[in-house]
Amino acid sequence: MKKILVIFLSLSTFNFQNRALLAWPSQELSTLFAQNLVPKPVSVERGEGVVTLIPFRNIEAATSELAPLADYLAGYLPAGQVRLSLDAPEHIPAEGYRLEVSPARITIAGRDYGGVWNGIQTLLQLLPAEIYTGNGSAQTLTLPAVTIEDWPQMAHRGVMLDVARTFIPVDQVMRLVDNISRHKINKFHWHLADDEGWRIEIKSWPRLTEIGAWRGGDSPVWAVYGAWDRKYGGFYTQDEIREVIAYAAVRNVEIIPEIDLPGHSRAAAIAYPEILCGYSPSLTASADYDIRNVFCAAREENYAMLDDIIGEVAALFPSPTIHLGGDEVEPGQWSRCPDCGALMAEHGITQVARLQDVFMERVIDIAACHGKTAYVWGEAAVSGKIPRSTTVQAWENPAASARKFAANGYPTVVSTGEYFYFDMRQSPRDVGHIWAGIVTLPKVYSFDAEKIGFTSEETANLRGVEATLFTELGLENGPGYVDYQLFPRVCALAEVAWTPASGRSWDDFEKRLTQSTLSAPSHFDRLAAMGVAYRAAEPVVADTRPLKTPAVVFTSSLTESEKDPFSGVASYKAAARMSRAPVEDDWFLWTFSAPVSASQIDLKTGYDHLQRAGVPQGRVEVSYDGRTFETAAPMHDLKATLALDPARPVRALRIVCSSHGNGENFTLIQPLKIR
Ligand code: TNX
Repeated sequence: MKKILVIFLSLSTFNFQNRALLAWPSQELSTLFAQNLVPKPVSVERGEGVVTLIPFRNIEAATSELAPLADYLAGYLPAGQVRLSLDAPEHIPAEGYRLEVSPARITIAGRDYGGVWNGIQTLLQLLPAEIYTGNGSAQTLTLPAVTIEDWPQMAHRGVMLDVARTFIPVDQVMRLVDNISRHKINKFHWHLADDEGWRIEIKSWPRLTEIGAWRGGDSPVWAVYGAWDRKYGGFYTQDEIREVIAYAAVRNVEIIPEIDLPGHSRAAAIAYPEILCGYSPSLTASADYDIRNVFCAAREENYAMLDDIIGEVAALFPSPTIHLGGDEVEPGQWSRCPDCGALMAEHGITQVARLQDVFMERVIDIAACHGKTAYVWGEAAVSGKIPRSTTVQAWENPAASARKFAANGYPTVVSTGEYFYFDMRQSPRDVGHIWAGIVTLPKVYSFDAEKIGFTSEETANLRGVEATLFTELGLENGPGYVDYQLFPRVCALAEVAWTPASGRSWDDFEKRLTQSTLSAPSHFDRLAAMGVAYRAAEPVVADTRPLKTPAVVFTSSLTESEKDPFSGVASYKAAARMSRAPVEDDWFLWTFSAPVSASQIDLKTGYDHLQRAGVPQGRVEVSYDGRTFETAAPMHDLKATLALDPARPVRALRIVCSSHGNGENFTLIQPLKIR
């Protein structure tokens, strides 16, 4: 059957000056029906004709609970007649809604407050993208008559942001909450404390932020990740946090605060060294730094301190849960501690790592006393000791390993690296970590619990999915980093969490994301109007010149390790690892067997993809005669690039360190890149 759809375009925002009468071929109808909505709704039924909204404010909230949403919407719409209510049809579950756009009026009937919020977001997506610039409310707008019934598949649709490694100012946190909420994301997991920074004001323990919120410069917390030459940091006051909570609450976003315990606690330990196990650490390897970062499990005062901290966090955040971390605990610190040894004996524990159960049970109990259940990272639940009221966030690969927590009776959120770690690269040429592989947009979109083996019992414990953005790479990649890493991957995550698997198709999703039609913007158009610096396309390959690998000998003032010896660097195949941090005047020397003619040499210290464990400050020297050296470039962000004259062949190169330590107890040197 050939349908002809007649549309009056009166959208000045689309820059159509003339009213046009357009006939659409039938194959375009599905696109018109769908309006490029993201995430895709459960059911969409196109009505007759179009609805025109004229600048005249009248948004009616059926109950006072919905008044903030009427205000929110009035900021976007000219809105003749919009009614928001809580009388969704019975078959619509939590956070669901029925949206009806008819020439008579627009109604959004939610199951609950969140349902109305979600309906509003769908309504905004039926309008021109320009609505998101905030200039729409004074204009006449047209949208298709339509009835949408819609609800989420998963209760937990989350995004985590690490503000410890890179401090994200409060206005940017709110902006992020706004942008994720437009995708019907309903949990914002705020990773507030880690080794490199404590970001939440705790009134009973003020040094946590006075000292722990700042690194580098004159702070006893050493520099790491991107800000080597200055004091760097920041924190949120409790008043600021209250503001973010209120802002998020209007947007149906629950904020889950995280204090990462008992590991990842170096910033806290530098502010209050007494929380560490009572033994003298060996400082030789770490250039005088005490690199310990684990709360002593046996020190009773630690639990009193954590009672204060958790108490303040619990009082501040209305969320019924608090995330207590539990990942990557270094058990070696407990195994050297006589008090922890005694505690193990008392509990009949033979494996030191299992002392974590004792610690986690204590802090989960403290949270319970403050009226909160807990979230923890996967490792904290492997032994199955902690209570089943605890939600487990499974992050390690493969995704199927999350099943064991669900099978063991824990409410489970899947954040596995291979699908949902948005600090991973989006393509081989992007910036990012790679430990969980390349997390492309189609990879995120392909997550399907059933396909990775979740049984129906396990699925019953699957609360949802959550993307994480750890920000070790935030500073070196600049202010656009958070948007670039999150979008459009958050759009894919939102659809995985919202839309039934049977309704998902990559090809269709990609079209909605990238292809605008005369009647509907693409979702990329919307992101652009929101001001999101999303990743639009494959990055350009920067340099395809072949690398040269001339014969070279690599030596250093540091001793080579057996596992990652100097020969890796000399063969251009692998990094060399030395088992202490560099200090002033340490050197790393490349001596070529024959003079090398090159136009550019890139030197990189530390991890290949991460500013860590390298030479923070120093200079690169070049020798053209094999005896005398001249300074060629400073080290910056653990690396240096030399622009050379190919007519002057190079005999040797060396890095001379001018700083003390690198915050680790080892050093990595990458092979040269010679062009
Ligand atoms: C693992 S995820 C961590 C983080 C790192 C991240 C980098 C988790 C619970 N721990 O501390 O930032 O990898 O991808």
